[in-house]
Amino acid sequence: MTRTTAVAPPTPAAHLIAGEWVGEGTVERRNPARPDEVVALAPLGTAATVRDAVAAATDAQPAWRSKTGPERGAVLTRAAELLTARTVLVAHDLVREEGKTLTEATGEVTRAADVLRFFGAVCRNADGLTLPAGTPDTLVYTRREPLGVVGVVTPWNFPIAIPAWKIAPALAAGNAVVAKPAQLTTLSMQHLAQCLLDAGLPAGVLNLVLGAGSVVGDSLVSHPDVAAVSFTGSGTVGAGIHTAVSARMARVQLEMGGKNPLVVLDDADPVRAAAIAASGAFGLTGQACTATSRVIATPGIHDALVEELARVAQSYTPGDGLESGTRMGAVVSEAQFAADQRFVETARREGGEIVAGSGATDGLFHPAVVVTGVEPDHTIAQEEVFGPVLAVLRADDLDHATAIANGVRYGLTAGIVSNDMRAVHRFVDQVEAGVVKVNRPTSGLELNVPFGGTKESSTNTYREQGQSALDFYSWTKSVYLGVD
Ligand code: UN1
Repeated sequence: MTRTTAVAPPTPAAHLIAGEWVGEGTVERRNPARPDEVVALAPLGTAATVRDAVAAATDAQPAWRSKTGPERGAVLTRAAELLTARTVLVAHDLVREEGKTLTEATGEVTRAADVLRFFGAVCRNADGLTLPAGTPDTLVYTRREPLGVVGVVTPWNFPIAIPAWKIAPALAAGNAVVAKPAQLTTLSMQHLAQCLLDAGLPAGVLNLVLGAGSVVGDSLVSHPDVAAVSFTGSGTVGAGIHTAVSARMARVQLEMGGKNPLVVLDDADPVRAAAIAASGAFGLTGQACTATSRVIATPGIHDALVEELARVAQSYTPGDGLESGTRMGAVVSEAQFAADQRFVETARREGGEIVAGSGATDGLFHPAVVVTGVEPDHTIAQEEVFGPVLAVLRADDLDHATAIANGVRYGLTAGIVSNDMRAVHRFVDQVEAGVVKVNRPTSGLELNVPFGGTKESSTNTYREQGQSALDFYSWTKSVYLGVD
């Protein structure tokens, strides 16, 4: 195995307020794959830091709003080009702070640049309506207006793609932003912000505040001048944000957990189905809210599929994401690793059989685990793990499988492997999920396609991504333009 970089010195992380990087780095972030390597030293923001950031955003927003769409778009497009040029550097920092493989990180940085490019183009293309007027010589039309200052709170698992797909549409619509990255992963968002600054984003239009959710996050979401908050993360934190933001009648968008099912019907090829399941379950070390966490198989394929899954799981060699032989990166933290292990232990205690990944572990490298004999009421079939652990359940037929798929409190993504189009259409119609994938892994989203879930996965109001992302970050003004 080859290491692609030498150990780099820690990067001082900083807040970004009114165009200046400020704050003294005190909190260490270590590389999850190399515990001796300090990757970043981040400052701890306070309520006062958030107040400064919101004030800077409030000052900067009117001038940004008054730029033309193409002017705003040019900044986003230039930032995309800069990020593309910096892909290697940014992807390495992303691996060092998050743990995923370099291939995954490179894909994520590319995706973030594409998101900026997409919204750069949307700035020329933001839509409105013209409507028939009931009175003569009157033009009726709608225009999008920005909300003002918006708050963005993002998780560690996609530390640059998620910030990009929240920040880019917010800026495209003419808002100023105060963003708070997850404490474990601050460098990736800094790179994104630096690209935007270097592309000519005026000072104060984007501000970052680093620190604890309980201090920085709480101050941000309860600040009276923050008109909307977009959050991706855990259900518990999301529920608190919903309460705080709704109480002051501001706008809120939440993307939370999933317990995403992949139904495999008898007609599927077990080798292909196992590859789809494993990619969804073990890609990104299972640390995606869109990860496949339940395979639900009908009787004619169950045993062949389990055999194939157990085999494929072994090929997901866990290791340092910067080493070329690694197929699955490190778990992000000790706390997450311990949680993953507890889920596996509980699955075993409740009657599941571990058919892959029961071996010893080393550092934060978790094996790809397959648990069979799982019943719908087992903990492993109900709770989100956020790690490389796949539960396999049996179902009698399609309708039984769909009932099991729907029998959880989440509804983010769902998949089916089959070429029986009657069954596929029935599943698409019946399954409770915001995204349905047919013969494709449950994870992996296209950036121009609306994304969001139902039930406890999402606020299920405004979708993220694609042109529909603008709906959250803008409101509609209706204009009656009469000519006398
Ligand atoms: C993907 O599957 O491509 O946090 C992205 C998450 C989701 C994004 C998934 N919000 O995992």
